[in-house]
Amino acid sequence: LLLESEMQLALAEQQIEIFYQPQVDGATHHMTSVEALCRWNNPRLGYIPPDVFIAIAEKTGGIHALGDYVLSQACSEIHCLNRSLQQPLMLSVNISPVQLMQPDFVERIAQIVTQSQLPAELLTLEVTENVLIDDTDKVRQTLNELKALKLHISLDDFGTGFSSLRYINSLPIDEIKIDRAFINDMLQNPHSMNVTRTIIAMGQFNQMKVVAEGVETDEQQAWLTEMGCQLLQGYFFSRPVPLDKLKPMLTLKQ
Ligand code: G
Ligand code: G
Ligand code: MN
Ligand code: NA
Repeated sequence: LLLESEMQLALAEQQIEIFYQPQVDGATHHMTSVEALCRWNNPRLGYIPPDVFIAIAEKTGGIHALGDYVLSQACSEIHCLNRSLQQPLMLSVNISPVQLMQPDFVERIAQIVTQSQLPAELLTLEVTENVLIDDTDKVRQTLNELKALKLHISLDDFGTGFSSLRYINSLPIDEIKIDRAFINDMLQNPHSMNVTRTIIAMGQFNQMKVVAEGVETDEQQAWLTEMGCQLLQGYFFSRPVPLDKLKPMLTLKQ
């Protein structure tokens, strides 16, 4: 059993590590941004994957402290890294629906981003599609407030959820991420290929960036580039890596 107290200890003892996975420009293959993904090295249980402990943290309420920690740490680290880069990297951070629905969510985000000194326009918050169907008016208001802070909004795992396109197109969404299940089998499964094409076209019509997740092969990468997908992310380019492994992949200032 993972206790709430164990999660608090994990934060206090810095057992939660942040890894970064590159997102590259489809045309140039230059790294333009990174997604922060957390990992927990628990001294008693060993490595616990985020899909397990985040679900627990959402139930116990620990997600707020965890979410604040990840956001604050990632923003500070990338801001610091950007000082030595020719081109600043953008940062994407996953936000749990439980965080998004918290009444003081926007205030907390604003405070953390200001403290980190990362320019807000470099930060993208990733929310899953299903968060949108819960409470329409509340979500719309929250997203509008985040946009007023100059943050970007990305729809993660797109294509697997249940929100209507009419609704999505009426919200301030800057980016959609095609779920990796479609990328995974699009070259074998015409249905997945059609979904992928359709999402890329939808993004183009609505001036949204489109990211393909889970790109694992050169062939997938070539098809996605051909179809006009702007951003690519996946093991073909890099696994999520600790900060010190990210630095050598970047062009430093002279
Ligand atoms: O890193 P990995 O692919 O194992 O992540 C598994 C799941 O955990 C993904 O759905 C990812 O979005 C989620 N996840 C990873 N880090 C965070 C985080 O900091 N906050 C939230 N809310 N989810 C995260
Ligand atoms: O739900 P979200 O998109 O945030 O999840 C990101 C998860 O996807 C992370 O756990 C990351 O480790 C995983 N991931 C990233 N790239 C690949 C890939 O190319 N293949 C597979 N199978 N998983 C990937
Ligand atoms: Mn994500
Ligand atoms: Na995803």
